[in-house]
Amino acid sequence: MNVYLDNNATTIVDPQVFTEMEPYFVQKYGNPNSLHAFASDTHPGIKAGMEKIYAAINAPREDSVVITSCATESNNWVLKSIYFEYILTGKKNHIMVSEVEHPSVITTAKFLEGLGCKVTYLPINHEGIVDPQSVRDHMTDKTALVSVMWANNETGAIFPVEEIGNICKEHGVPFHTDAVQAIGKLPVDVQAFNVDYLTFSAHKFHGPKGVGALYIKKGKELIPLLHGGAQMGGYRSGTLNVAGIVGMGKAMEAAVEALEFEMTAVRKMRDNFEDELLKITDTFVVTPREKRTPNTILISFRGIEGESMLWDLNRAGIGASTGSACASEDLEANSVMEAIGAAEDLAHTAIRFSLSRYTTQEELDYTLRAVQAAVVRLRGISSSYAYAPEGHNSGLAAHH
Ligand code: C6P
Repeated sequence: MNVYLDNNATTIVDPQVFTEMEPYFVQKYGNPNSLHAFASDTHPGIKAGMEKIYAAINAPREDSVVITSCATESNNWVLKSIYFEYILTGKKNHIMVSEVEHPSVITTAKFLEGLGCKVTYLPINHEGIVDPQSVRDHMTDKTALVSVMWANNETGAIFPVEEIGNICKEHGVPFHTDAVQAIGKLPVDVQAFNVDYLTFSAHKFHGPKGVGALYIKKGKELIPLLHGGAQMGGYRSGTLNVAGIVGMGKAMEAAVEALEFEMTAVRKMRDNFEDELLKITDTFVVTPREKRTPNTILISFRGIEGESMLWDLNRAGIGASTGSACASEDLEANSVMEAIGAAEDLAHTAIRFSLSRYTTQEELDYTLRAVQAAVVRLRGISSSYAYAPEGHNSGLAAHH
């Protein structure tokens, strides 16, 4: 059996999305900016795709949704443009990001720090969540931007973006949120909260890779990162990714339709699976499940290196991860676990299981058996676990 439980890294493309995209490769392949029918053939698809994207996040028509190549580009764009406009010019000198943002925010912030920008890395509490009060505490009249993600990719923790948005509004400071892990898992409505910039990426909700977007509220327009042929109203040059726009539109429409299912059926499957995993002795989950996206579990198995667990699971045909996919190869401790202040040995034992609407109960039953077998095998050969307190070295709990 093959089981895919790494949906926070990327997702299978919804077959309906694939079907809608197909004509834009070998039939309607014109450059939308050209002046002939090959070009105009692409316009209805682009228009329909954009309308679906606006509708999915309830963006008013006067606001902008700019198509980018991925969430990484959208995140880079916001931080670097704010730097060019406010910090380089000396109007402001400070930005805030949470300490557990995706590397596309954190490493950009560090880069800007090297150019002289002051950066506050907002801490997370023991549940893996940023306290809005810390945003208030660090706000100065020189703050140019606050960037806090909607939901964390490793723990699934949902951050208080409503409160943070309000604090930013009170202080007249632009607020950016990386909603990559929220779209399709939580209701995302840019009018319900005070959000000036919102990042998302199609491949996280059953759309294609290589297409993302940045929502920009009217009046908060950014200096472009990519200068050139002035596509996307001059905000982002480069020939439009027509198939990508069509695919992202369809995927967002489908994600909104499936949201209720995700928040009920997927959540229930996740909760039952987690209950079973937690019956294994010496297992830990940081963020309470009601404060998480419905599909995510980050769980530690004391005494077992995350990479060893992945190896055993992979041999059983199961794909999971130790944290975010882009940090998986460095074998470092899980960054969120470190930020929480988890002991070094525990931070190396985290495994992320992320479900989707395509996950089945049968797959989870199979995975549970594989995890149980891996725990017995790996704790049996774990030197750190062998020295754990009496009764803690049997691998599985005795009663259940
Ligand atoms: N997180 C994960 O395994 P791109 O690759 O640019 O489309 O998305 C980047 C990105 C930005 N923000 C968040 C919150 C994300 O989760 C990701 C991608 C994957 O967690 C791959 S590192």
